[in-house]
Amino acid sequence: MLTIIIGNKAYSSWSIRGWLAVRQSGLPYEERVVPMYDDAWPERKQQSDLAVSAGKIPTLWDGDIAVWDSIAIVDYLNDSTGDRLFWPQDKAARALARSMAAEMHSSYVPLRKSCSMNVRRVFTDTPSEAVLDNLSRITSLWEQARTRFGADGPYLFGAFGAADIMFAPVIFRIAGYSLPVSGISKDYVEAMLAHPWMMEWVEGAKEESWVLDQYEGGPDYS
Ligand SMILES: N[C@@H](CCC(=O)N[C@@H](CS)C(=O)NCC(=O)O)C(=O)O
Repeated sequence: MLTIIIGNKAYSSWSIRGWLAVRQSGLPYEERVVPMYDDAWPERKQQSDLAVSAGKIPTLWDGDIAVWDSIAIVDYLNDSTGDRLFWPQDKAARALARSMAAEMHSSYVPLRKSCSMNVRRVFTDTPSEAVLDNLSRITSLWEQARTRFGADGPYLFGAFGAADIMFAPVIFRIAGYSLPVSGISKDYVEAMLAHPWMMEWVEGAKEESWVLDQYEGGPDYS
């Protein structure tokens, strides 16, 4: 049985990736939600189930095997399920999917910093140029994937997979900060927001009582 340790569903952008990856694997799992950044957090993150990842979540346990960092969790679960469910099989599609996932993992600092994920709120402030630049790059990649490889479904490479999992927090940022998207990208955002697991995540966030003021004040476009 897998155990996925995640943070607050309302705010934890990295956690949703690990959680979606577990769902995508279809393997039996137990979910453990730990409230981040409360008074107990400094001590909590040093306990043995999280010390292995230096207190970072998501952290996946498969028996006594620990896996952390969302992209490593995706790849571990891909390997555990026969390399069929996460990455496209076509060589060119797979190359693009992996490149996009890696770029998502290592880039877009202005978007991440200005628009912290908060799936319970909607803000309507006018976005900064830096955020719009990030968005332009992201949507150009989405359009490329959808146009070249997306014929078999509404997701980036047709069927739901690793690339969608990696971009899931961006979907919530676009919705939560009213960021402008159009055409193919708008359709993709709508398909993602209607995905049952994305909706389940939001419902889970609404049921949480934890409120972190640092994520409730709206965007920081300064
Ligand atoms: N690159 C990591 C980032 C993980 C991460 O920074 N997670 C945040 C939660 S969204 C965290 O654990 N923060 C707690 C802390 O740093 O004390 C991943 O992809 O999983």
